[in-house]
Amino acid sequence: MWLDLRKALTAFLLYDILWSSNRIAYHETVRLFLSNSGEEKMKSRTRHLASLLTAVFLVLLVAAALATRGTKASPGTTLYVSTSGDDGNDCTITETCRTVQRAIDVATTDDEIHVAEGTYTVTAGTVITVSKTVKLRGGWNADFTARDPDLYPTTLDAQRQGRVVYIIGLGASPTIEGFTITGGNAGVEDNYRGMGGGIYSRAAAPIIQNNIITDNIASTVAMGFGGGLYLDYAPASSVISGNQILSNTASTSTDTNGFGGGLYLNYSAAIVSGNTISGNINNSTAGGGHGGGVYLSLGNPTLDGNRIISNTSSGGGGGLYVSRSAPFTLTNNIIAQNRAAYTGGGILVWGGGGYPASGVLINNTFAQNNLGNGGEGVFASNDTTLTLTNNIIVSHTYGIYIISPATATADYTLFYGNTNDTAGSVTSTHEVSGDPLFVNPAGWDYHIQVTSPAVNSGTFNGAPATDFEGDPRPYDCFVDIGADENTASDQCRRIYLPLIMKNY
Ligand SMILES: [Ca+2]
Ligand SMILES: [Ca+2]
Repeated sequence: MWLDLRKALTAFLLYDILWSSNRIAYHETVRLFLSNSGEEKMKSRTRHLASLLTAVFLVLLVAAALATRGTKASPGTTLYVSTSGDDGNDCTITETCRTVQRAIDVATTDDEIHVAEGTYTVTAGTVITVSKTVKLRGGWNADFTARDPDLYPTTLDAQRQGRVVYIIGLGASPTIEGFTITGGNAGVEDNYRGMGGGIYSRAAAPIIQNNIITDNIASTVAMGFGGGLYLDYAPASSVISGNQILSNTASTSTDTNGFGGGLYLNYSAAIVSGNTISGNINNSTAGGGHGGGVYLSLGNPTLDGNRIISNTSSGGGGGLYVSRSAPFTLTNNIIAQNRAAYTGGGILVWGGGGYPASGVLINNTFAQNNLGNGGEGVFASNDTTLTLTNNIIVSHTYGIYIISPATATADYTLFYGNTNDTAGSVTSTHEVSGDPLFVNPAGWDYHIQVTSPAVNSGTFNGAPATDFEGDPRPYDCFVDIGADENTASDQCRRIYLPLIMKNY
């Protein structure tokens, strides 16, 4: 009722405005084109009537438009999929569809698709193809009254018959959330073969969050890129957040290369945050390639708060390989226990061929990336410039190894337990030393203890406002070095309390 009243009022006001403007226009026209003849009054009346009719017509048009707007179904319809469904249904909560693809095909922009627990697969090819902005959410119980992906695992399994998820579409921004994405093999796909075993996305801005992406392969027979995920031309609005990207392989072929076991970004500016990227391998056999955990190619992505632990490269860059990305940004990441057969156990950065690489690395923790021959925490060569601030770099053969003409400047680095802290063209200032006192590195717990020399030893310059787990930084007045800000320290109180007490 209120809506109708408002509509009527709006219509009246519009009528008044239109009629007033029409009247003014009419009088002006008459003044210009009519002489002071005897026909003037008659013409004036006729034109007044025409103007009135025009105005009434316009008001009716506006009212009709308002009415249409009010009755149109609002976007954001929810569609339902369960293993007991039928694709002949309309994907309602009582008559669910059987396949996720059917719901995607039926959906329109901004619709949600709720998928109940169970395993969804296909006999051949891709499990799902998405080219519209829809929100796919797994982890629902059977009657859609509760959602918890841990309790109600919802699995998309390609059974090595193809890729699991294929996202294609300029401007589309689909959400993929709460699924287990597994069994992918992009080596048998016609589209972008060998790229993105679990997920391949091209020219879209996907939101991929809180999934388990595990045991996918980009290629079993040739070069592979991005075992778990491959993002191609993903803009800055793309998000890869809170996923567990575990035990994926770029290539299992014995005589070719694999690049990016867990994740490969090409020409992308995506935000990659809060993921655990672990146990991934760029090439699981004798083949070469780079980037055990992550491979960044061109573009300028941001990696924040990720745990990149225990990945393996058969070439360079055990945790991360960066090729010609400028600038890329690493903040709050824990990069530990990664292995590279040749160079850069933690991270290897290379710029060249007219495409320089430059990176900004702030408040990261590099530890124990010395398990292969590439025992460097941070390695860079060729046309590369790195700026490091507030990083912990411990237990490497070389902490930072830079081969000229590449350069690195490091400020407020905590070095400890490296055979050599720096080598090559590195300028290091405000170094801090001493055992960082990680809580339990063997259990991948790289929190620092309250007595760590990293506590309150960093610079405010560029430090992110929160740490890898969302704690405020600075805590206790000063910035800590590394990915963790310790929230048990009380140096502030100990320093300032006596000063305040003096006043009494
Ligand atoms: Ca602090
Ligand atoms: Ca913390």
